Amino acid sequence: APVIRLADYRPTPYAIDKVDLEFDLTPERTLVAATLVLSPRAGTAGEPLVLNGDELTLVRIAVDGRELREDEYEASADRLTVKAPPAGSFRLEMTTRLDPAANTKLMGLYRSSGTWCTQCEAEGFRRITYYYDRPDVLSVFTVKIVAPKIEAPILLSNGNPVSSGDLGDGRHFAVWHDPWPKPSYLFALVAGDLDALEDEFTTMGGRKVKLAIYVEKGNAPKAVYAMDSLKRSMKWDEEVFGREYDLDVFNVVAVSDFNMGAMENKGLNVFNDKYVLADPEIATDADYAGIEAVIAHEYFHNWTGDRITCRDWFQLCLKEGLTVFRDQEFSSDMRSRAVKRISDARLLRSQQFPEDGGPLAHPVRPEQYKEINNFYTATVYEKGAEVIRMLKTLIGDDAFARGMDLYFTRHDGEAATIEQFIACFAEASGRDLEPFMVWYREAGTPTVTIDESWDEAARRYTLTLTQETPATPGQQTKKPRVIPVRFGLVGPDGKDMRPSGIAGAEVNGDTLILTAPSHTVTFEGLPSRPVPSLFRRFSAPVKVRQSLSSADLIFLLANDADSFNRWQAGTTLAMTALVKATQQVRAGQAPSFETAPIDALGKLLDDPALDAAFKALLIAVPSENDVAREVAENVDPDAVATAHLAYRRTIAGRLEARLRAIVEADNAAADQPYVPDAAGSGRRSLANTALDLLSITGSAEAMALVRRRFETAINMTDRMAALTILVHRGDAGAEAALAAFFERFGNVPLVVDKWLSAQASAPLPGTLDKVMTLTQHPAFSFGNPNRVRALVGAFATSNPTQFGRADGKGFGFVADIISRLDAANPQLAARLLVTFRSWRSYEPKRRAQAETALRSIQGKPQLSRDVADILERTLA
Ligand code: HT7
Ligand code: ZN
Repeated sequence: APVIRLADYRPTPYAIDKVDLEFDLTPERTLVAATLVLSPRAGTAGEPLVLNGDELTLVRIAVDGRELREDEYEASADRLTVKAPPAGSFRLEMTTRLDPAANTKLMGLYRSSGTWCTQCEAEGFRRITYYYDRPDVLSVFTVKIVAPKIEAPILLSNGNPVSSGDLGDGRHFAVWHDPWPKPSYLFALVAGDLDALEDEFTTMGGRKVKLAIYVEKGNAPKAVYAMDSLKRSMKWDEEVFGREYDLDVFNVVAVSDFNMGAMENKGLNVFNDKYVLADPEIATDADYAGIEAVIAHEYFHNWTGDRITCRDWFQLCLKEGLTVFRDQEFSSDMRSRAVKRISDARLLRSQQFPEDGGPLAHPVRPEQYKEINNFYTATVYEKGAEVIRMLKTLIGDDAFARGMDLYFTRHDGEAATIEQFIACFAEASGRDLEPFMVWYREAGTPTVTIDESWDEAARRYTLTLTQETPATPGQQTKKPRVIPVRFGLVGPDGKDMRPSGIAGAEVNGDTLILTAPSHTVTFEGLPSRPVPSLFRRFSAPVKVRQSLSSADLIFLLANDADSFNRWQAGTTLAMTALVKATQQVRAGQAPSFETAPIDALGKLLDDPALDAAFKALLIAVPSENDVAREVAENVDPDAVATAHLAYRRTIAGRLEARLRAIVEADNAAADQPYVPDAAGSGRRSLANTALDLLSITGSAEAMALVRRRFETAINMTDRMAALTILVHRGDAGAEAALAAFFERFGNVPLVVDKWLSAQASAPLPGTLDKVMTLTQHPAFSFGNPNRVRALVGAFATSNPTQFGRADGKGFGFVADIISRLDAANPQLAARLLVTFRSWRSYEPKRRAQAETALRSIQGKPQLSRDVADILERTLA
């Protein structure tokens, strides 16, 4: 496949001033009549018109009302060329024929449970009609949908409804007009027999907006939380970013077959039903939080993505990083800021750091790609959001707000670049942001190494901070980055000390700004050696190498004014213990652990001033995958698991009474109504984490507590937590619990996903056989991405010992599934393949087996561009 490069960007020779689409929908044979008004840009009149297509069949083409002769155009499945268009503005009419029912790629127009729906980002519109299917061609769309009335009483597209009516032959139609010029990737159409949950919202400017969430028949009550989240998002965007909604209607549709989470089509967001449907019976606290965040994310795209879009796909982080930043801020305001920050840092470390440190590493703003679908990554999204957060820290809240306002006014209605975005903040702050651009241009996670010294006589404390970014594919040498280090110097009383002077780096309030490869920073006039608390609130997405003593870390865990760094101190202590224990296991020794850090955790559990969600995070043990990442080389997942188990046993043993008290207190509160808010979910999270730890002892008493929780749970969070423990421990009651669970929820696909995942992630030798058997289960389907991710995805990502089996069968199984899925749904196959990205970190035997599995995929004929691209980079 050809390489597409940022450096080759050129505008199209023609602008598309206006688009009219008419869809005649029948299941196997849909006709799309497109009428485009095109005009040449300066100096391009008469140039051939070359439009994108993908698996298209053209049935008619005319220019200015005249059908073209065969020698006047060339049409293939993936391209249409009109050889000599008229010199001025002209009208191009094309009719294409589609087969939505056969569209298993879920890109373009397809069917999901009988509903016609579309997905056009990034390059799906070209599967509907020939077009300049790229984000810098903005046009005004009018869409007419004709469909059988019984099958599709609901007909939706972007913008505002214009007209509708009966055609008298069992069919009806609706016309939609979107006044806001948009690129093709934001086009959407939905037609089906759906129920709606309706509401309304009045904007700050007084516009009354009709809101509707469309779902499969009977599911409207399950959209209540999504609707509530939507209204809160609309209000928040007005209050915090001054952004108001700009159409008369805002529609959301939930579909069950969807490649990703959701899609921000203008005025018509289409969602994976996982991010819409909830009630306490079927959804966990995490599901509720996910719905709130994704509803907000897609809504926020209305300004950061739709009103201002991207000039080209290299600029994807312009909309995605910024919109993730906005949804993270929203969730922080709705829930606990500290807890959200910790969860986001954990996500970044578990998803983005391995990407940045492996064969698929790429800059936040990549400069080349073969398949754009493979760049919807944690780097573009999550690191992209962190870069914006650093920018805010660097220039301050006020300049950041002025920069955002400038961006919204200056670029409204445009397709913009990262340079244009950053220029707004440079202007608003007066700061030269060119050095900051390294964060966008270079891949890799910097490591900041910290050395300290204390001069008692001079009362001077010195920190040396040295940054280094490892080489990444295609980028051997790295420039120093601008790194904001939010800091505190904690005194013996637990309060922050105030130095009389700081030298060696720019200081901005409580933040040091690193710009050089190394800074030696001195803090004068301190009464005693402080304990340094660096990178407070996770102020930069870097790895920190600092050898604080256990005593210092225990001190920070107990005293730091910054919640993030309290949690970080606990995590560093746990991780150090786990890595050491893994080495001991590898060396044939029994793992041993210090008790002081565990006792410190115990004390925190007793502290009534700390909220439950925070306590849950404090006692949550870093995952086996986290430990493997820290071990980094020659990873033996069995050794990690043995160490991990021993560590959890030690904690459970030492904190047993407290953990039991937490579970019992929560049992006693069982009659409280279920509320999925920060307080309620925090309480459940603490109790379920405590129960998980207790169960690790395997004692009859602990397992009885788990079984009781499973049987008496009145919400899915507790029921699922208990079921997972029973299954993962291989408890004697696990099979019966699984059967009872399926009996009750087997007809709710989103809950079947939880049932599949719990089994696929069980760290037991029989799991692979079980997973293979489950692929034959009537509730499983390779055609549905949620099912595949729940079973095969969970196995590959959340089961390090069984995916990484010493006999290589785990790798082989996932590789076979990827090969099998590729022809039907390349995006899904490519995403599964990414689970192999850290294969070089295994010990030699597993490394060889992973490579064999990867090469088996490579040997298959006709690999998709998606899979071929990931495979090539993974094996390079
Ligand atoms: N902008 C969307 C990204 C997207 C997508 C969504 C659904 C299916 C395929 C897709 N390809 C890309 C989602 C978002 O970030 O909001
Ligand atoms: Zn997005």
